[in-house]
Amino acid sequence: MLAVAAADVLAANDTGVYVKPGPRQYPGQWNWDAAFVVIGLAHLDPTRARQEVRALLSGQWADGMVPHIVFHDAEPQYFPGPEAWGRTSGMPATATTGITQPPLLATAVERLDRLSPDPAFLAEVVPAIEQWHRWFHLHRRRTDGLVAILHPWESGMDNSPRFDAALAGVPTAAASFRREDRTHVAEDQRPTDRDYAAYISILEQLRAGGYRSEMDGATFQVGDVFLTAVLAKAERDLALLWNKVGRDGSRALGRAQALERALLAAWETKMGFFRDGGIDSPHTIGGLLPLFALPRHPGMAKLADALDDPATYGPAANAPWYPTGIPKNSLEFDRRRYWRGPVWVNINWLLAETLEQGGKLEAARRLRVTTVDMVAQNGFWEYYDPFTGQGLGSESFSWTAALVVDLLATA
Ligand code: 2M8
Repeated sequence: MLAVAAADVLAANDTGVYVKPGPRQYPGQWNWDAAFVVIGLAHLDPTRARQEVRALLSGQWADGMVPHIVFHDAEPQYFPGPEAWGRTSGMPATATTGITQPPLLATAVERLDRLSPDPAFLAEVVPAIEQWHRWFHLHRRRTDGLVAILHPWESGMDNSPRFDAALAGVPTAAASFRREDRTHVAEDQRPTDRDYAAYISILEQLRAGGYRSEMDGATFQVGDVFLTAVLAKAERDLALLWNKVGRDGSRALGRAQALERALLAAWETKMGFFRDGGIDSPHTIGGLLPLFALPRHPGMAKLADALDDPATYGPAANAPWYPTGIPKNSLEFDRRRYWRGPVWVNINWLLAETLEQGGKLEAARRLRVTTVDMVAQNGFWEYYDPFTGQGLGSESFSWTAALVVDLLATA
């Protein structure tokens, strides 16, 4: 049974403190992976799900930021690990990275609370999530209202072609390092050396500024429409959580509305996608995902069309698994390389939620069923070749397992 196999993957990746994203490739607690894990564990073991939230929040910085990785283990086999990120004031005792990731936590906690209400737990974690959300508004809102990312890793979609133009300007000469990330995963499934050198170079610059450099002076700075949408939805969920603990949620709601206005302004009617701020980003699934926060937006029809179109994102006779991360007919399309073409279960989960909220019930159902089939036939991988369904990246991947648990409950 798929549900049992999914629970086994999560149990095998559970260190007792946190659930690793994958058994070998990712030795640390990644931020949005943890949120997806919570969404799955909410069905299986709500007490364990609450522990996952606490573990992530133990990495929160004094200024409110919740980092993109919390290194609970002293010497993780990962580069860039604790040593590369260094220590700076405001960091917690546990080593962490100095950047953040899409803030899905409030959305995950709200779902957990619907399945297993626990007011005392909410009273404990909601103020910390509020601090994190405020951090985005205080330190990362651009003049166009979008939330800025200062490293592609903050997007969650690291080497998506969305960031190619912005990365092209990053100097890479200073960076020297060993690609630990290719110890367990083949080279053609990971970012290129040029991209990795740019990631490390940006890290070094952020580190030199104590991870608190101004947005304006940053080497890499993009108004990320996807992260902005995740935060907008999370703010609405946070408002609900505040209400559940008997407090006023109107400030979170006001922040959500401000983010939604910025997203509305980023919609490109002719192109049919939301354009990232500050760069000329091409059409990718990341440009459609902001509908997650805007279920009544007319762009929902474009999303449904895109998911039906075999030439771009939809299933084709020779490529039944969908959606591809970028259009099949675009020059950058690479069916095996990380965020440049493969199918991802977390993206499909977000899209199915989006379609359902937007009233596209049949499209949501079809996507959920196909995604579950893809995993049932190929196993719990990090991402998948859209042509063959072959699993790519890390094996036994936690968010794939966690989200299959949720998809099976809703499909
Ligand atoms: C990937 O990112 C990390 C860096 O953060 C990596 O490539 O080493 C991305 O897919 C990211 O979205 C994800 O959170 C992380 C762990 O699953 O892996």
